[in-house]
Amino acid sequence: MRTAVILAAVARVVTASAIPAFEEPASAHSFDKRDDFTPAALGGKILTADLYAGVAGLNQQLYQATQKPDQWKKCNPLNIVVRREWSTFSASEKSNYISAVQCMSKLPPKTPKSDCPGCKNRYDDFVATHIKQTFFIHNTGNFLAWHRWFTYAYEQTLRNECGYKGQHPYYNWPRWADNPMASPALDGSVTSMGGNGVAGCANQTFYGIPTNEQPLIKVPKGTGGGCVTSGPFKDWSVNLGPVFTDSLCTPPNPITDFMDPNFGLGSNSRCLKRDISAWTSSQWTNDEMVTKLLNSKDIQTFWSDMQGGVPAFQNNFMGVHTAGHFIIGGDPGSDFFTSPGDPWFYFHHAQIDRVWWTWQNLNPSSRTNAIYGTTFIADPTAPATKLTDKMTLGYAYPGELTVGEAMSTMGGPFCYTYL
Ligand SMILES: [Cu+2]
Repeated sequence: MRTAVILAAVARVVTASAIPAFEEPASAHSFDKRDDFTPAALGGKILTADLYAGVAGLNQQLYQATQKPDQWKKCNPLNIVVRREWSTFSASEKSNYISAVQCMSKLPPKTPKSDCPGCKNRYDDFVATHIKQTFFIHNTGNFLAWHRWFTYAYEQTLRNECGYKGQHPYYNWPRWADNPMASPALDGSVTSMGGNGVAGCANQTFYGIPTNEQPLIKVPKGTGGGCVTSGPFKDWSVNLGPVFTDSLCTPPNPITDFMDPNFGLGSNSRCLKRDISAWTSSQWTNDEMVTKLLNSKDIQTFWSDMQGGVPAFQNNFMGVHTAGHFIIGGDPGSDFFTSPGDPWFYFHHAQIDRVWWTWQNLNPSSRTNAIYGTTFIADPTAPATKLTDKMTLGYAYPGELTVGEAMSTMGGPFCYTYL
């Protein structure tokens, strides 16, 4: 029933006379490079959350065309690029993306040794930036904007420094909620981001959320936990952290003093470990959960529920953000400081961004600039985040962006949408 209502809404938007005319037809240049894609890759499932995303995509174009004429000149359907689900990438698109990520791990770091003794490569610059800023970018008002820019910066670095030609993929959690290891992103094949870790870490029966010591939710240990030994990332080296990990099988970082500006950034090279959890994804990243999140009436509700509700993780509720990280878990996936050390991080955060983008563009005039939260992690007494607050990405990416400039995927430096 709901599906029919949404389809009717889509049809109304499509036929609305407000759609601007273009001198040239909007070309399908971003969609037409799939050489071996079939809809069967999507498993035949139509997700309510995806229908919402479809409405949001059309809404955003109409809103920008009619309300943001200056931005519209710079970003419109003639030049906008489209981020797609990994399962819709062709084999060659997947290989190109994977090669670019591996390329980043072979380029020298830009972060000086004095700022990151353990940084070994260009990829680590991003992990180091995330570790250093963790307290100021999670459970804060800039959480969504900062991670939008961070994911974009990573995408641009893959393109500018490693020859990647495509757009960043995302992982659509609900499509694989019952069995993440069946997804083309995590099936362990040569065109995946690697699969589960081997059985390991036997001294741990659960991962505690938010901590092992005082768990509100106990994620049972799955069939993995050890090193990822198949797929393109079997030789991937995790060099930084851990800082705050629930994996007891990881050697501690040589710099553990929280007062040291380089805490967690000492050299600690080790294998990539995962413990993929359908237990987590089937409960908190399914279509019903994502749809419920998209129905949040205001930014406070959306922001809170995305991060585990208020108070966080009570009432057996993990929220899509933490649950998404625990789809893969392991090391560094379960460590919210070091989690970008697993290249799958960016698949998850592109989907976080897509869900935010969807929510924003269900009602773009009132939601594009809606923010909630403060400038310090989970501290309601810290100053509120403002749209004029500046963000930086350290040595990972040059420049400065205000929170306000990161509120629209068609504003600031951005010009992308999601399919
Ligand atoms: Cu983060």
